[in-house]
Amino acid sequence: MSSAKPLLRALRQEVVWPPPIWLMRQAGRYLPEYRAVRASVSDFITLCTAPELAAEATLQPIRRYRFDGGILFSDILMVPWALGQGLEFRAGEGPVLPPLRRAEELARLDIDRARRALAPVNETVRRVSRGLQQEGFSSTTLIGFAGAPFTVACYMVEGAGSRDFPATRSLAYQDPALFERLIELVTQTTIEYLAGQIEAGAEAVMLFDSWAGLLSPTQFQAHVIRPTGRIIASLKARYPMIPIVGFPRLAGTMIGAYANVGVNAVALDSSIDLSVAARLMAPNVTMQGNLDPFAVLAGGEVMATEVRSILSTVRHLPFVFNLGHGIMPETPPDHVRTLVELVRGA
Ligand code: 1CP
Repeated sequence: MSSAKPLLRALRQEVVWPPPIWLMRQAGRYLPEYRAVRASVSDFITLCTAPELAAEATLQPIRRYRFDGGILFSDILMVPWALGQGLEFRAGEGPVLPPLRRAEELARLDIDRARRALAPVNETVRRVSRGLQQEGFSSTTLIGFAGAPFTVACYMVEGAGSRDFPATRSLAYQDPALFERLIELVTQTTIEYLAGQIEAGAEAVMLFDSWAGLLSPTQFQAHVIRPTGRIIASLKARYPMIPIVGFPRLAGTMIGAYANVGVNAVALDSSIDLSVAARLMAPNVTMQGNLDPFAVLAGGEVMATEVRSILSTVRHLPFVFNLGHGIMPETPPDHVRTLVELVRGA
């Protein structure tokens, strides 16, 4: 039983050639039409909770490049926001939250509140689903997403972005019971959140674990593998046909263990050698990745060389072409067009 959509086929372990392509952060500041939508509201959270605008931002890169995947326009930090932890996106500074380090702070978070607060995101998914049909993008797959519990917990504990999240990693060792309860709350919220997106029309979902690579193997097992496994088991019990993509960024050799957690595909960062990854990972898992976003920023022959290197490695494997991390905001949109042509001409 194979769906006609190339991305869904690849996520179900078919070798699709040329491989389907979409890009992390494909909706965003490198597109002038996104900057216009962004300028129409005062802050980023308003954009994420305005279904009409968020749906528009989701569809913009599909219209321009006919990507095989359209990723819901939202943010991984909508979960802590919905749980009642304050959140602000400050221009040039990134996200800021009141740091969560104590039991009383955790006790204030409320999963029922999250359910209500996240309802507009499901409405965005419904609108994008209708929009894709109405605008004739019948081969584009709608991807829902959430942050994985560890990465979401990183921002909740630290209270901001960071290069190495010292408060979070200390808490995980020094008050493991509290950290586990936080991971547990985010896990439960994420299961319901993704189930809601699937009910609203998401055809695949992705878990972003951007900071998974900070953990030791035992901590990776506890805070990445275990909660990710619980999310997947719960979603697969209800929605066995919905593919799940995991992105354990910078996880290195731990991608071997990660590939056994139940994901259909592993999104790989640019540091991973795809031929080594293919050997480390279970044969029934699709690889997604892993062009360096800086190669797209540079464009021209350097980008073409990197693209050819990836394509030649994955020629006989189930594969989804993507970047190793989000596209750089300064990327010229023409470079993205050339990239899509290079991959589709393979
Ligand atoms: O004003 C703006 O335009 C804000 C910039 C922005 C955008 C466009 C943020 C703030 N989030 C997003 C959208 C977003 N974020 C999407 C949907 C759009 C798409 O992919 O096309 C997705 C999937 C994310 C995921 C996300 N947010 C991650 C995981 C992936 C990754 O990049 O590692 C993370 C870590 C975040 C947190 C976040 N949100 C925004 C910023 C600037 C950050 C990073 C903060 C940091 O530096 O740590």
